[in-house]
Amino acid sequence: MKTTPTTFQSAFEEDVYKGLTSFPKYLLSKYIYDKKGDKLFQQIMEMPEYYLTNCELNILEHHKAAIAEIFNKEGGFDLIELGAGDGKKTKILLQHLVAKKYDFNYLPIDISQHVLEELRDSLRNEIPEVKVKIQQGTYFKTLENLADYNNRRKVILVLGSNIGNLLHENAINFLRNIQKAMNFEDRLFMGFDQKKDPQKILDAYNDKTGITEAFNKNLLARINRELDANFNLDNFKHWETYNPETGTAKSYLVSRVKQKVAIKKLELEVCFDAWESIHTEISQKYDDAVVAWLAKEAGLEIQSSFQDQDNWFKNYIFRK
Ligand code: AVJ
Repeated sequence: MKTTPTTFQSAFEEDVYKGLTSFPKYLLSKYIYDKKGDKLFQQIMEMPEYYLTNCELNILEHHKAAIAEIFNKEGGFDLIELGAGDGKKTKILLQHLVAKKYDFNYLPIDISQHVLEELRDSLRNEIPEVKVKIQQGTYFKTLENLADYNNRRKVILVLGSNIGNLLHENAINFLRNIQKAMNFEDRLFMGFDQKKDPQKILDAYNDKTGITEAFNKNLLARINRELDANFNLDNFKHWETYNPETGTAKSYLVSRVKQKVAIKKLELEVCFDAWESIHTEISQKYDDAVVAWLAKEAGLEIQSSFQDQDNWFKNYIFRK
């Protein structure tokens, strides 16, 4: 057994080391999103099984007028989006806000500069009236700056049930950090995927075409690429579970065989028993009671909410 290297060159190195020397083994889902992972997630959002995208698109399309009215305020507002991505869903709202001639700036924040520049360019073509200012960074860093914005109303957008990757305790911390950056006039608009037929959920995270499998395995592929490791991706099985009692969907990679993997940059050899697991991601599903509880713990309250016909997905508006 190797001793822990005293210096890691990045948080990625340290987190991979910790996760793969723990029992049970785990890896953090945020590391799925390198360039390859971003592409795979775009593909996931286009899959018919991944109902979340269409549900939220429908909600925004259907309720954009009511939503925009809640956002709007005399003196205008800043629309700040955390994890903007390609902005496909947000553009529905932006189109409407522009058509209504509401006074607002759009401030998308994303971890990827490349994604942000593409979003800015596409907006220039599609909705040139929108005043955009992109900001690269992690949620937490940029949230700190949020409080310093001018005293116009802030409307903070977090679409796509991104909060679902966080355990409740971390979700509360995340919400509380947003709450701290909010004034009483400000609003938070956030998507929460709802509890539903367990089969529907399992299908969304275990598509037959194998895109989600490749997405999950990108963790191993990335360790191979960046940390000079020799994971054989075929030796791992993508496995999804959903617990209807807790509403937690979990992704795993399960070792099909007893095997050893070398991660050269970490000077680490990882041993797997046959059918040993690596936990890689949670995708939490919610109901109104849980959302209200999370909000209360974070010092927020639900002002209103919008859902699709089947109540598979729900967007909530929170205030302080
Ligand atoms: C980006 C967290 C919303 O959990 O639904 C999609 C990520 N993982 N398929 C989700 C994901 C597998 C996604 N979020």
